[in-house]
This record gives sequence, C-alpha cells and structure tokens, in this order.
Amino acid sequence: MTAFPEIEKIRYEGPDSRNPLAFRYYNPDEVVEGKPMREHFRFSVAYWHTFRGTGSDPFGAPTMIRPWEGADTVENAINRVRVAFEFMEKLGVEYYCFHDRDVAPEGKTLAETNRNLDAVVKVLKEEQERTGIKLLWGTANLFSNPRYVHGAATSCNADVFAYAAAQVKKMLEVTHELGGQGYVFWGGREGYQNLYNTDMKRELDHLAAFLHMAVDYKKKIGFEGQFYIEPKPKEPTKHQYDSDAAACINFLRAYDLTDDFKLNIETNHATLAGHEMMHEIEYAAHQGFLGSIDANTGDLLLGWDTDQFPTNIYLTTQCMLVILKYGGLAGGINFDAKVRRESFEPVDLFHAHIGGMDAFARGLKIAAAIRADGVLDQFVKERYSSWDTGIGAEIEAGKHTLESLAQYIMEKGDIEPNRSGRQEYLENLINMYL
Ligand code: XLS
Ligand code: NI
Ligand code: NI
Repeated sequence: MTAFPEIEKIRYEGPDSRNPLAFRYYNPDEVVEGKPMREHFRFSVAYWHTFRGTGSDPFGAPTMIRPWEGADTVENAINRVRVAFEFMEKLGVEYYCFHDRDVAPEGKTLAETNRNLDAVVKVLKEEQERTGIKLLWGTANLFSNPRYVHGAATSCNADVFAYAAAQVKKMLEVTHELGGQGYVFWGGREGYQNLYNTDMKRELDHLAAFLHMAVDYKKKIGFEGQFYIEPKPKEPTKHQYDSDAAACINFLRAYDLTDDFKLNIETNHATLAGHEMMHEIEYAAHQGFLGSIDANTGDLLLGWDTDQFPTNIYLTTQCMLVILKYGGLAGGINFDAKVRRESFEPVDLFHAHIGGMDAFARGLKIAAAIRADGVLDQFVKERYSSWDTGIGAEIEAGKHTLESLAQYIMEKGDIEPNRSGRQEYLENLINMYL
C-alpha cells in the first residue's frame, strides 16, 4: 500500500533542474562551513499541519483531499503513521515533531486516551526504527480541548492545571520512549483576554511551578532532551505570556529556570510580536538561549499566524547569517507550516516542503558566501572601532565613572559626527550575493 503512488524519492538535481519534484539547492551531503547541509538544518515535518491539517477555516469546511483518512479511530491513526513515514522518507526529511493529540484520538477518560496514545506510539517507534527518522521534539496539546478554555498551567481552575500536568507527564514519557531530542512548551492559551478577571502574578507563578515540575520529572525519568519555550505574543489569547524572546528569557530568569530551557523561535510569531525573525534569533542567541526554529512565514497583508511555508530568500539568508554566527542550531528546523486551503492535493505537501528546504539551502549558501568574504563583519567591526582603543576600551574595561567621562569630554571639547551607517550600501551588498 502506498499513499503517494506517483511520487518517487525526491532527489537533488541542481539549480538547472526544472523538475518541480526535485531539490535544486538542498543537497543533504554538500558541506558548507565544514558541515553537511543535513546537519545544519535537521529539517522536521510538523505532524499537526501536514497530517492533521484539514483546510477548514472559520468560513468553510475542510478542503484537503487525503484518501488515507477515515474515522477518528486508533486504527486510522496507526494507518496515518505509515502514511506520514512514507511521506517523510520520500521527502528525505530526517525528523518530525508532534503533539500528543495529533497522533492518537482522545478517549472518554485520560486512562483511555493514554492507552490510545500508547498503541500509536508503538507504531511510531517501529517506523522510526525502520526508516531512521527521528523525533526532533514532542509536545502536549494543552489548548484544543474545551477544558483548556482559560488556559492550562495558567488556568483559574486548579483541576485544569492538574489535568495538564498529567498530560505533560505522559507526553514526557512518550517523548523519552521515542528518543526525542527535545520537548516544546508552547503555551497555547497561557495568557489572557482581559485583566478585569485575571490575576496575572498568580498565573505566572503557576506557569513557573508547572515548568519546575516538568524539569523535576524529566530528571526523574532520565530524559535528556532539551526543553524549549516557544514565544508568541498573541493568538489565541490577546496577551500570551511568552510574548517574545526577551519576555521568555526574563521569565526564565525570574523563576530560576535558565538551566533547563532554551527557545524554539518561530518566524510568524516574531512577526506578530513586531520583530523580524533575525531579531528574535539574534536576541535569543546572544543571551545563550537559541535552541530550535519553527520555520514558516506570515503574510504581512493578513497580519495573522498564517503559517505559510518560507520561500523568501532574504528571510532564510537572514536566519542563516545569525545561526551561522552563533555556531549553528542545537535543535533543528521544523516546518511549522501548512499548505493553503486551496492547495488541497497530496502532492502540494511535497511542493511546500521542497520549497522550504530549498529556500533554506539557498539562504545557507548565500550566508556562507557573505561570511567567507567577511565584508559585513568587517563593516560592523569598523563601525564599533572607537570601542577597541582609547576611551572606548577603557569604558568597556570598567575604568570610568560619570565624573571621569564628564571631565574627559570637557577637556576634549566638541566631538566629531560619527561615520555613516550605510544601510543602502549594505542592502545593495547583500543583493550582490543573491
Ligand atoms: C502555534 C505554535 C504551535 C507550536 C507547538 O502557533 O506554533 O504549533 O509550535 O505547539
Ligand atoms: Ni510553532
Ligand atoms: Ni505558530
């Protein structure tokens, strides 16, 4: 049985190929900056979008044609696992990510739900062993079920907190069992709509307590994967607590969680926060919290978390410039992205992922070329050269006070206007490499 009978394994054919079902830039074994592309990226397929996305929207019914789908049963869930692995094998992606509820249906009780999950996890494990495809990270869906209407760890209802804890306990065990390399906490409804009914301080304290429990349990069961928080400023709530990289890092520091967490940065979430992706990666990285990437892109005209596949070469070049600067990703690049509602045929799933992988491969090569020439680095170095000697070096070395600097300036008199920032020149320079 095959779900994609017309599709052969996707191969690298080089930039001149006109075959839409081939890579033109992603060549897994090609070495860039001393590392094969496959290791730079560790591309991952998001189970929820690619295998559970239906194409429904607030105005209309599902549109996706998925001949392998049937009733929401364990049997069908197991069949879907085989389809998913056939897809990933043909695509040549080596990782995937999933929420507990993506892979198996909920039962009437948590015990039944856990049994359903176990039955599917058994098959996930078999397929991982058969194909060598690995789990980049697991996560628990703490937002879809109506019980999470007020959030999970930040719910006003203590029983809901407890239910979420039970769910995370199970999903940590599952992720461990599958050899997952990480575990993501995206606070689906950890935030609020209205402060009139919200005790923010108490909710944040609860969220921290919840994460501390997860750290304790992780250690107890010997799970060594990396924990990640995924920032997002809004949607579904108006104010999500983990709003951007800076807010997450502040939270981790305030609640003594820095040893156990890094960030999983998502492009569309950066946009919603009013930042460029490059900004979010840079911010997380220089503070020591860069972990993994959820790759996608938004549509600036729509202004929502549309989760489109990234095809913009400027975007991927900017991501790779910062990622290379900080020595690469510990995690990987997960396509948290979905095909458009109008792209409803199975083959569209291939086009979408191929495009994203090729865009990142090009971004990597362009970024590596820019770095090899060193012009950007040189420009930045010179721009800050006043800090390398004299008064700048003394200030950086902590040798000055407001008084000593006032005296320095009094003696010096007026100062020279600084050099031009040359933004346009630099933008033109980047274009030379595209
Ligand atoms: C939603 C998030 C979600 C997380 C995993 O916007 O991106 O998909 O990545 O829960
Ligand atoms: Ni995400
Ligand atoms: Ni998202």
